[in-house]
Amino acid sequence: MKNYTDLPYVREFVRLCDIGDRQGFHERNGGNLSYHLSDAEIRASRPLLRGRRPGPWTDVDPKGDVAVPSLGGHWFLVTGSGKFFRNVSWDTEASVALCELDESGAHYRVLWGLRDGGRPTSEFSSHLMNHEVKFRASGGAMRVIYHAHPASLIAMTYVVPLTDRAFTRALWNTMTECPVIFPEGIGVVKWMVPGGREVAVATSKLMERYNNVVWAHHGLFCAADTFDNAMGQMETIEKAARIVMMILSSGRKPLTGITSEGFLAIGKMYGGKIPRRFL
Ligand code: 2HA
Ligand code: ZN
Repeated sequence: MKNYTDLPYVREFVRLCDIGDRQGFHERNGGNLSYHLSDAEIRASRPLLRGRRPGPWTDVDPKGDVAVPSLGGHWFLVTGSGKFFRNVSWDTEASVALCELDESGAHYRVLWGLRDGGRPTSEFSSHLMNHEVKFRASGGAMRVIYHAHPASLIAMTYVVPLTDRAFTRALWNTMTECPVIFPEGIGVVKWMVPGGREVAVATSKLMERYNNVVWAHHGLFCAADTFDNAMGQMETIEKAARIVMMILSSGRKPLTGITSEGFLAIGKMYGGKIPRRFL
């Protein structure tokens, strides 16, 4: 193996960006992706970075407000701020950044990527705070955080009450697969200014409970163990949202739907824990 971009986790990262672009989830520079490297992946990466000088240590949050001490020293591959998903496979080295955190978890330096300058995604704070929660909650299994702007889900945030319960019930009810794929439900964050600490704190709090969190009038954050599952969640939730919007647009009152007993039975059959508060 000769190039950093040949590493399997880099190839999967790039592939997700291409799929997301084809799905129309990433107008212009919309959306962002991050991957938390395992120790084995760090070991596999080091020899391919030889001869490169790391960039300067920089605050994770431009205001210096964010630190993830439990992830001190960890490495993350992330999309760059202002970079287009469409260009990640075309020019990977200019579009993404391999970042190392310092021991305080408040500063990063770029080890590879951002060849023409720039910084990691404007949502780096949200990504890292979500990684911190998910790493702890999953015993290290959850390593992918993916944010996109899927249209039907955004539309839904204008006509469905902005509560975890209303979104969970509406999405579960569209397709039997939904409570199989996200039995824990889905969280909702009210509209906030993106890119800052406030939205990062609100999202990471919900990530304690959920793997998917809606940002009202903006998009969705997914946390997963694999790139396939991250994209699978994004696509499933967007498809369900499209069905919600089709039903609402039909102007007809639904004649039927899945009952609370039905959701419970799905949980039992497929091993998902359906929270009582959603029944
Ligand atoms: O690309 O998606 O949330 C930027 C964003 C901000
Ligand atoms: Zn966004």
